[in-house]
Amino acid sequence: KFSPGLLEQVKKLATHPQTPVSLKQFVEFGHRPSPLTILRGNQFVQNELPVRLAHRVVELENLPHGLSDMPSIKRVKDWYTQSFEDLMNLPGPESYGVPMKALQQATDDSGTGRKGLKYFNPGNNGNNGNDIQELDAWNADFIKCIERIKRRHDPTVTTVAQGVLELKQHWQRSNSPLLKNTSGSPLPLPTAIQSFLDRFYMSRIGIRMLIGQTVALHKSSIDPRLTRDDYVGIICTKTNLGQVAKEAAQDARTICQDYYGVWGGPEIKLLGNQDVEFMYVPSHLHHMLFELLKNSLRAVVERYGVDCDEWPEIKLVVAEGKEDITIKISDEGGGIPRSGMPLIWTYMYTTAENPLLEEGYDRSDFRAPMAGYGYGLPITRLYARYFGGDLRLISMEGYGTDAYLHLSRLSDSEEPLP
Ligand code: W6P
Repeated sequence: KFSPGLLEQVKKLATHPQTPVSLKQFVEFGHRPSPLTILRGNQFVQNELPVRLAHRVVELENLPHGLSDMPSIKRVKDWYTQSFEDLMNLPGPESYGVPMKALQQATDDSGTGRKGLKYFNPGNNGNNGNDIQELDAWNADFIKCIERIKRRHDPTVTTVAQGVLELKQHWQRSNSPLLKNTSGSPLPLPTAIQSFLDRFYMSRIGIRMLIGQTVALHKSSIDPRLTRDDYVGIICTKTNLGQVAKEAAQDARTICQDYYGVWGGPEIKLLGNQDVEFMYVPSHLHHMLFELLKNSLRAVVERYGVDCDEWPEIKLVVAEGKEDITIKISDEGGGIPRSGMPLIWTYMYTTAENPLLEEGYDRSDFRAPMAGYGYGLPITRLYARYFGGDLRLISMEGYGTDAYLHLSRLSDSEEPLP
């Protein structure tokens, strides 16, 4: 399917180090970029993505316990290889006629990138208008390529989860000692697979951040009307915690109502100074809060039942420190037994073969699942750690659970790249 030459290239680039980027660097780089800065950024991404993809291809090839042989894992590996090939086959800007002089400047200029502005300023001399056109053509093709890559990898989390289920079925057929439990109750995965999934999903967050940011910067560069002055690409320099929390709470309650068929569902009370603004990716923040609130809602509804007339409310408290912004989400959903706490962070087998086919699921009446493949919490913690934060859970069995989401405001922590 892929040429031996390509696989050699993959092996070679998998030995190159990946280059981590901090939130601060993303913002400094993307703040009112000149055409030359955009070019430099795109060139960085064109070099960096194949390196990151190659690391994943090699790792997907060498997974423990036979995971590499599962059909879904092979599909995911093919996506990574295909995306690697797309980027390697994409010509560089020089073949679009962007002058070498500009490219030289683009790679040499380690400052702000403003130096080159003069060169690319149309009307500066007769040639420069053309330079811009050629540059635009390359930029446009590059952006199309990475958008396509991002779309290709959309189903990665569910497909890898499917691959893990395939491995479990394989163990069942071969009566593997790794499958001690035959009752179908959730089992933790071997630690080697657990840590692979942590590395793999963390890497995915980084790759999608890189693509998302590059595409957003490109779009605001071609249409300045799209540019909000508190946004740098997909990063909001004044992310309003209260606003994102309100939206996440509303979305989580909607899902809860639809799933349980309850009216309203438990209240979510926002406490502390919600009017905190900090630099973050609002979609990441929304994802984390939504996931945690859904867990709390589920715990409360399942403890008190759908017919309860007054559920204990869920509290979301915000604390603003110098280093961290911490969000505590407290529920009275009965908590988790202490022995079960380590399992919270594992990519567990679900009780159902397919979570969407669980009891109560009706094909003709699709409901968004309250609980998916059991990947929500570990992935939420990866999002928190991606920009130097963390997620901790403290539980009182018989009462409830507190989730502490720490977000670093010192935006200089580098991406933790596996
Ligand atoms: C629970 C289990 C859980 C996980 C994550 C967040 C909140 C909660 N509450 O009972």
